[in-house]
Amino acid sequence: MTVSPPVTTFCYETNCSLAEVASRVQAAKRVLVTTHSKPDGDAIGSVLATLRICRARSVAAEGWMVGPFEENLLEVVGGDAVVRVDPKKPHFPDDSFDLVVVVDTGAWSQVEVLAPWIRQRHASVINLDHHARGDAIASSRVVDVRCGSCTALLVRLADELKVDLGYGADGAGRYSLAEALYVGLATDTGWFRFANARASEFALAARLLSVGVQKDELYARLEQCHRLERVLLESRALSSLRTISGGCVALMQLSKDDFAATGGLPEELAGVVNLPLMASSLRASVLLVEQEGAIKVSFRSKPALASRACIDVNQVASTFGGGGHVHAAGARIASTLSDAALQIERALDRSLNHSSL
Ligand SMILES: [Mn+2]
Repeated sequence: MTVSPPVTTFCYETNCSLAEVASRVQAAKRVLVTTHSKPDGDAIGSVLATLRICRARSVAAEGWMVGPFEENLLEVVGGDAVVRVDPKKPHFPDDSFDLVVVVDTGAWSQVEVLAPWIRQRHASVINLDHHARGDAIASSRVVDVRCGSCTALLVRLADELKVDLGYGADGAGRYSLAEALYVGLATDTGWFRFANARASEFALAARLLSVGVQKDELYARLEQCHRLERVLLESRALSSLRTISGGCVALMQLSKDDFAATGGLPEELAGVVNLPLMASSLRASVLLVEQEGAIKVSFRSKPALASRACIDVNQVASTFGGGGHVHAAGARIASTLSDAALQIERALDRSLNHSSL
């Protein structure tokens, strides 16, 4: 007689209550809090909020974040115990932690270099997230996709532990729990513009403002805190702009000389490729960046609008061995700037002719 092994299908769903999470946090001697690598505003806000909740409850905690980092986002780290990990030269936490809290992700691929360390501690790992997909990274998990940010979920943890959201404020609303929560909420909702900014997110924002969050100052510290070199690089990119594909695609390029002349860095280019999309005549935008031995290409496209179909930039990028999503993709072409531009122009024309057949 043969016995077939039990079939287990993993469901990335809540398997414990926030009350249980709260009591495990309260009982811990030392908590390690981590999130996805290359942390965004919600990831950083969620780590800081968890650290501040622990501090309010006199539980020792340390945040571990894997880079690279956008320096402007780190503006909101105060006196928090945060360890930065360089993924190229990783180092690991010691054995002094008896609880691990992973926030704003539950995917092995996203915790990157810390994955083996987390894997060894499965029973002591708690996962708090608002994404629809993830792995069995933790023994206890609370996943709520209705939360506009992971920090919105952490508000419920603070409430469970009876921590005042204004905790930690220095009088100007700085370094408070509320500030960390607001950073996650504001950045994940595109400063309350995206579809995930619903009545519940505005209600939460109102609650955070009422305990002293200085929203205008936070906006300036996060979004108007880039180096001038980045702005100069952006102006070089924009002045290189020309339109291709019958005028519906913007093509911009940055050479090594542009970096040398402005002092801007490749990691400061986030968002630059999107700038041309403010023009209504454009359906897609492409940025070519000259790097060592290859040209890095970023593609963005707008969603379908009225009678205009969207350009599937994932498909275009895949013809160069790259990929991504329908509206955001990337590729590398081993060539010169001018030749790469020509190849992209041809690939886009082929794709547009094909889709209009
Ligand atoms: Mn998030």
